[in-house]
Amino acid sequence: YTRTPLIAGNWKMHMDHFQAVSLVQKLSWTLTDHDHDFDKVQVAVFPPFTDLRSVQTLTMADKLELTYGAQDVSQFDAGAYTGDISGDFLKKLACTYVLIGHSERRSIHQESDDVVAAKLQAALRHDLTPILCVGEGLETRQAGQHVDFTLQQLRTALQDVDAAAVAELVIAYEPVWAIGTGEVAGPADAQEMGAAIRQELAALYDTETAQAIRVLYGGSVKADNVAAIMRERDIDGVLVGGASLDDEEFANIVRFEH
Ligand code: G2H
Repeated sequence: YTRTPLIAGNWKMHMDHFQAVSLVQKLSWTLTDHDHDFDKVQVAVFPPFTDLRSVQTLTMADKLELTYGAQDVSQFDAGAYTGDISGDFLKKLACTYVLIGHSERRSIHQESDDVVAAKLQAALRHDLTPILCVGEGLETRQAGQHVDFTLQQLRTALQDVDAAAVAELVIAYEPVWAIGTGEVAGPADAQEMGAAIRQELAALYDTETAQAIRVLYGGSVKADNVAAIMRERDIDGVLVGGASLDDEEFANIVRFEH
């Protein structure tokens, strides 16, 4: 791999902080047992906000190489924004990453492309690596508009991002129709979009920048379909929802090469 693979587990609204501690411990024991090389395949988990402190304490105490991030961030840094979480707070909890514009944020919380762009800026301001989520719904896919739609989401999110900042970014392609449905986009579908995203990045910035950015696939990824997805040349990792809640299943996804 020219780009270091990243296996990311999005816990969504699962796992209270007791369960989070137990899951992280079991996951780290399993990966340690298998001598997992974190430099070769990076691993990150995305627990609910209320778990982040526990995960931080645990990874510090046990010197775990597991990284973590938040599932969302406010576009603002501080102020009268009841219920929102500042990137500043996330950085102080030693988060490496933050998910930006996950389809569930876009649909349930009506996050527009412009809000997503503002959140991306907030992540960059606080030195958090954004994992920008893009992807089309079923109707768009059926109309054959999926590439145009997804690239439009990408362009809007990146409107004010310069080449130096974009190099830090991770992009996750998640076709909404394949999320939590058991319906998996085929490896060829993932590759088609991975290549289109990279081509667009080359047009917006330059080839070198486009080649450096990791593109993940997300949507019903499991231990038994991850290897085929990871074989695609423009896919550099996966964003896993449901299957990241079980330590053995997730460890097997991390160990996709075995
Ligand atoms: C897509 C994915 C992880 P799942 O949301 O972000 O979820 O693997 O459950 O389809």
